[in-house]
Amino acid sequence: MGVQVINGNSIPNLPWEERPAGSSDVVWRYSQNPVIPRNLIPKANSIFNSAVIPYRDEYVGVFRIDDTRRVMNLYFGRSQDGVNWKINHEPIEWVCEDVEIARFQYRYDPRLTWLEDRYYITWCNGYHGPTIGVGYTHDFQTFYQMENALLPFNRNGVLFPRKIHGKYAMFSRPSDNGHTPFGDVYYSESPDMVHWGCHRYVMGPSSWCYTKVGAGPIPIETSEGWLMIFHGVLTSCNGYVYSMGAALLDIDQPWKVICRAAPYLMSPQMLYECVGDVPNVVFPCAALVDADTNRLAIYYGAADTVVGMAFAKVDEMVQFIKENAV
Ligand code: BMA
Repeated sequence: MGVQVINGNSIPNLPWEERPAGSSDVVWRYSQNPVIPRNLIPKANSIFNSAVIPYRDEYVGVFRIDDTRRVMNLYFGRSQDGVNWKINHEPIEWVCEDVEIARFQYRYDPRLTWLEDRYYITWCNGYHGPTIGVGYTHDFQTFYQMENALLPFNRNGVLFPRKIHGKYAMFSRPSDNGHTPFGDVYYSESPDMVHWGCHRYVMGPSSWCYTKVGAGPIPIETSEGWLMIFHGVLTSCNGYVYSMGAALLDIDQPWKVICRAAPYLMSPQMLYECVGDVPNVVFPCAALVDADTNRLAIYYGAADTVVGMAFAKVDEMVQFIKENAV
């Protein structure tokens, strides 16, 4: 089918695995999951919804760690192979121009992208309620925090990896102050990464995610449109179930959904996804593409407790979305 990934990197040195024999799933799990246990560093209660990116000849990540006081914060880590991680024992310290920006209630669910000349990090930032925190680094040594992108209450701020028509672009998901029982994805643009506007509706709940949806990893630019992997939630008798889905969006007007897969890509089915601090959660925050082979490695939080990895192929995912469109 030959879907072309645009602006991709070569990342041959992940422990890629083929789809298990007999499976026809479009996304399959790494056999050694979870890749990051809940207690990889001292005083961690759980390490989960986290962002990873290739950097020079290794991988770096910004990790959501809830500590044993249940303080939620972001930590930096490195890995040679994307699987064995060394995570700093202290959270990232942010350099802020204005002390008001630095006021800290919680930080969680980071996303990470290279954009123009630096690595941007977005996360859910507690500023009198959840909103979209934004920061950047040039070298993963000094981290700068910028103004929050939007007002509370909002979560799942996910940047596009390039400007669209000269503007920075971001998904977000307006919410409430708690375990929001609703949620649609919106697209916003900014001339300067500070002032955000021109908000456009992208997508809302449907079928397996009839309660809410939120953007997941940084969208992937392809010859067929932006490949968007997202999480979606249904409400069962026993609470929320978080699964992973996918859609294709228009390249020039990314709020326009070209098509969206009716089935989920992956739902919580393994023990480490079904049992943990919050059962029945898969929550993708990063998707790495090997541009040489179109393979995808998706990092996701499992049961709000550990990090898992799953594999897919861009061509197959695009075909799956098209063939199973809502
Ligand atoms: C959402 C966020 C995620 C979490 C999920 C399931 O509201 O808080 O960090 O994984 O709930 O608890």
